Amino acid sequence: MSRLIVVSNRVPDPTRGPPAGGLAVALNSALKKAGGVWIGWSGKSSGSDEPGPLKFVERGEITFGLADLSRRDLSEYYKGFANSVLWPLCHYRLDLTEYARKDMAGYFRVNRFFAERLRGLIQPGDLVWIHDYHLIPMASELRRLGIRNRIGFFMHIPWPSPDVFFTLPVHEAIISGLTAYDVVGFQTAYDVENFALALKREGIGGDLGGGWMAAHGRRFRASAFPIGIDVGEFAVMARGAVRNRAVKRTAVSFSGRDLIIGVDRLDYSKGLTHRMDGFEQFLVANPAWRGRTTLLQVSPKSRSDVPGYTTMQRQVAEHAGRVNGAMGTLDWTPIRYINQSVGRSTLAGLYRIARVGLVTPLRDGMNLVAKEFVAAQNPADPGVLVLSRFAGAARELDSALLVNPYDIEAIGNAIARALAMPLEERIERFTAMMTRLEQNDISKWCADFLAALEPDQHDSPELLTA
Ligand code: GDG
Repeated sequence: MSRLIVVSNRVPDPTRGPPAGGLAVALNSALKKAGGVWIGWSGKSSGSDEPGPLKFVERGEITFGLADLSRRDLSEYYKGFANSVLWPLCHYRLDLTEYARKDMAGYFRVNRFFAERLRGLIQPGDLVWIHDYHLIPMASELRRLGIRNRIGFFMHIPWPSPDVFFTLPVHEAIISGLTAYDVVGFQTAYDVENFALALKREGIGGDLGGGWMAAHGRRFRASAFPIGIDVGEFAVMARGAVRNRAVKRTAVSFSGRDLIIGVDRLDYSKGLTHRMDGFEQFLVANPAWRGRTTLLQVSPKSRSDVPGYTTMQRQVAEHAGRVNGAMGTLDWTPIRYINQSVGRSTLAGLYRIARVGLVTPLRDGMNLVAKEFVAAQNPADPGVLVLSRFAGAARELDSALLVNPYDIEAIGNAIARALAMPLEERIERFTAMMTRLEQNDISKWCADFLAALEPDQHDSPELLTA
């Protein structure tokens, strides 16, 4: 088995025990199996104009290498190009992209910084796996430094349609960055199609079929690898978590009212104001439900220092306040809005006691909350998932109640339908979704990607002769 080198923007702090959360756990176990190195940003600022050195921590078979970034890196690479250009662009929010050449230069500088530090750590035969939109140019930077190993990339967020992507002034540099990999993984077949179409419209390549693409005279693999969760572990955690004190106290506090749950990082892609409007619409159209159900929205703050997020955070809070003011009564608050993170097992227990999971992002690469909600249900009496058709998860979880998150009335109707759904239909939908989740869990995702990245004896040489 080849040794594995992972690079991601954030790396779980190895000094704080085993990582939590699906992705970190899966990568950790792949690294443990194969042995390897995990490189990325520590999450901290060096406090000066220069990034800090890579600091290494050994944990069993894994070497973690974390670097503090400079103030300038944080402003240009992280807050700037990654989160004020690529993130809104890939989520179809052209109105929020704040393109600046200086930030683009900072983005390439940080990629070069990590590539230069990685170079000396890579041994012949190692597989290199780069994660997400922060690090698209890593392969071309590594190639420039003479690295010939197999390098793969996984895009966790959507790849937008070419019309949206081409609004980026430097789209050529970004797309060329991607075509330097041996394997490019996307969440869904839609993302793959959008990417192939961008190559074609640019006149630099296109889809060869069978999971192969060509660009700039070289061919590489590009396919969908829908990310999953650790289904078994999450189901067991949820079953146990209903005995958890916080979950029990929360259940009692709802005084027998049916619980609808939403869990999202506080981000504009998650459609929170539309969701609250949909819930209000449901209460207006179904007055008999007033006082009998509560929407619990758990939304830990995220990227509060990125421009645009503060305004959005205020708008979401105002929305919750407005609905509560208009619809609430002396003894009932329709929306309980929590701006803090809750523990993972408490979260699993809350999913399990909820009648409805409301997952209505305006756009999402995959959305793991939808998968966690399903995995957490009691198979004998499952809750119902209401899911945005614009979440990658909708491709697999098509037995959820799929909604257009921009259609407020459709959200309201789906909530009403979910709350009234007979047990037999709930079990049927749950079983279909759970089967899909079990077939494609997080370890399968990891294994599939790494199998595509392993050198294949039967592959023809990467250079096209035509
Ligand atoms: C990106 C893509 C893609 C949330 N609140 C709490 C909490 N969470 C956990 C959830 C879930 C995770 O955070 C969120 O994952 P998502 O997939 O829903 O969304 P993003 O953070 O935007 O992730 C996305 C993903 O990458 C993976 O490829 O699916 O499309 O945008 O696990 O449970 N966890 C705890 N407390 C909280 O309050 N413990």
